[in-house]
Amino acid sequence: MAKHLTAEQIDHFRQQGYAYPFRAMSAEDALKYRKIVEAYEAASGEDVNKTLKIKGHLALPAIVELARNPRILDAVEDLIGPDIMLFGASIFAKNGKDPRYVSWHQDSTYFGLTPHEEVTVWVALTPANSVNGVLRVLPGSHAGPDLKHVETYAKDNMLAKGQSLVGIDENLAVEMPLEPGQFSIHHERTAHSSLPNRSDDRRIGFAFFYVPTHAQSTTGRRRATLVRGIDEFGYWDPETLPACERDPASMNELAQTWGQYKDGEVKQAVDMVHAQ
Ligand SMILES: O=C(O)CCC(=O)C(=O)O
Repeated sequence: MAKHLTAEQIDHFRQQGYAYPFRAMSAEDALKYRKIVEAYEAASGEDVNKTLKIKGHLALPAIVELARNPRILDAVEDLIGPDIMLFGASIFAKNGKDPRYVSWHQDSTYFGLTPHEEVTVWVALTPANSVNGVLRVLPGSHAGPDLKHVETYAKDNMLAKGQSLVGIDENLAVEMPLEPGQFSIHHERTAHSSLPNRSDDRRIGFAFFYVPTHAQSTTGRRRATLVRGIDEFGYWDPETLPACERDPASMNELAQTWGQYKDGEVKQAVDMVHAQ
């Protein structure tokens, strides 16, 4: 018996590689998380898109709490089973009238996981719609192979390497509009993207990356946090979760991992630690 999704929604996810909208929390609670993120941003003096990436949950206990939201985990369990690791989290925050965008990409090409069973939960902390650069997916693209990306490092591209799939037919794109407190789910191979924010307010979403405990890293041992069930495999080392906001030990781990992901730029990681 499924815990959050209907049989039709599970079937839709299996066939199309995405499903939405689901509710994690009230709009008021989403606003509380937005304020926590924005307070962190003000205190750190840096655009959150530069810091809360790949292991963004390691900066703030509130984001670990959000990653453990029972309604989110119920939905994830319906898709990947009861033993769930949180492998990462990234914020995608566009300002009002922001030219930044996310090019078409597949996370599977960059995540280094096997088997390909990762699911991404994108939680809306503000409305996400056609005007402000909602997340879009290419239905059915998860059923194909890992595709070659061109790494453009384009200025307004929010992805670390500006990685882009070429030859996508935009007419096939499906938008996943959400209200604050709702979430969407997409498979790691589902091609996805988003356009610039043409509205006056920010569009903020937190993406959480979940894998079943039997999924392994293909790039050597890495860290993840068991968020539900039991881990009978031991493929992942534990993360250093934050005991407080900007806990130096967890911030160091966040910075190292983000720096390595970004292309081995250890300098970036060192800069972030010094900026604390
Ligand atoms: O929020 C966006 O605009 C892009 C999100 C994304 O790429 C992801 O969730 O993997």
